[in-house]
Amino acid sequence: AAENNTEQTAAAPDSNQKFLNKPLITEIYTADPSAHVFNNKIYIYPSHDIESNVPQNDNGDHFAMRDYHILSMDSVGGKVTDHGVALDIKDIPWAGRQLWAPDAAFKDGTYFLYFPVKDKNDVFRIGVATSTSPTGPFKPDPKPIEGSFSIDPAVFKDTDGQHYMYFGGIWGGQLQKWENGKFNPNGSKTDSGKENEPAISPKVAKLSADMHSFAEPVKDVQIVDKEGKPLLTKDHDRRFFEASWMHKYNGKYYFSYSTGDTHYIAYATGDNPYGPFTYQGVILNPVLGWTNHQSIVPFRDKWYLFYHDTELSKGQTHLRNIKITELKHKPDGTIETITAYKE
Ligand code: FUB
Repeated sequence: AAENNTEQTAAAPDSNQKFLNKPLITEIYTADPSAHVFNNKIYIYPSHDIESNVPQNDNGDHFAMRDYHILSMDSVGGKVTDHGVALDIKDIPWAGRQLWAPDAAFKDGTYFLYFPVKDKNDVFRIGVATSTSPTGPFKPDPKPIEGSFSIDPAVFKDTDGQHYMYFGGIWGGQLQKWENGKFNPNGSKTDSGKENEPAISPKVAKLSADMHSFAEPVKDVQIVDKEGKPLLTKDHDRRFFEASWMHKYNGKYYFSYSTGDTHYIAYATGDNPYGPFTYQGVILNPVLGWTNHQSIVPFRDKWYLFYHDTELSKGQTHLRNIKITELKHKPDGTIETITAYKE
């Protein structure tokens, strides 16, 4: 596979059906696409899947990624450019293994890449790296963000300019091992195990003005049902697993996430960045492969869902490819459920 500065044509910009729900790039495996519009262009910050030959387990050890490539496109359906290695695990002084789903942000002339990776004690932390270009190369801070843990950072810029980081993931993402604010290596391998208690919550924290640290203690993101009761651990079809994302539409906050072992991308809405968020339904039905992971962005008066599946590798769960499709908000504010394949 060509690893650097590969350019390829996805399809003509106006022939929607030709590129929607197709792998955006076929030269490398990509997953967990966090898309952003910077300078009127779409930039995608994905994981870069590789064959590591690590045996598969519930911890996700076989997801042993080692670098990030950033992709860009001028228009949906236009040329997709792979800008080559933007950050390599060997250049992160505190990193041990497994570079998982990243995200990015821009403030005051600097681009920030946020990334989860296990430290040398095999504990997931979240790091930050900076660049003057949206495509890197990115220079990592010497230490992880203080107070950070677990995986899947998603950085949301509110309309008032304030940035928030949402994060967390259970099972291999280790969130259940942090239940009392300290890492417990002997903690549960999966959910909390307390089936009738509230499910483990994703986390949120305001970012500091310089974007390198949390500006406040980490808070729980509560996901509740229509009666305002927290979703329970046993509610695997609706409870949070990983893949946080936030978007704002018509003044409402939409928190979306993967339900993991039931493979849905679900969403819940709230009135402010902290929630609580009321469960609304499914955005994306299960895709080919175990994981499901999304980002949602507006671009030139349409909304798009970026996601992944395992079409290219014919179902190998750790070798994924990113895709794009249109997302529609209905007049009542709910989102049309997407099934990525013809029914
Ligand atoms: O890519 C590794 C992990 O798989 C991500 O961090 C999760 O969201 C899942 O997609």
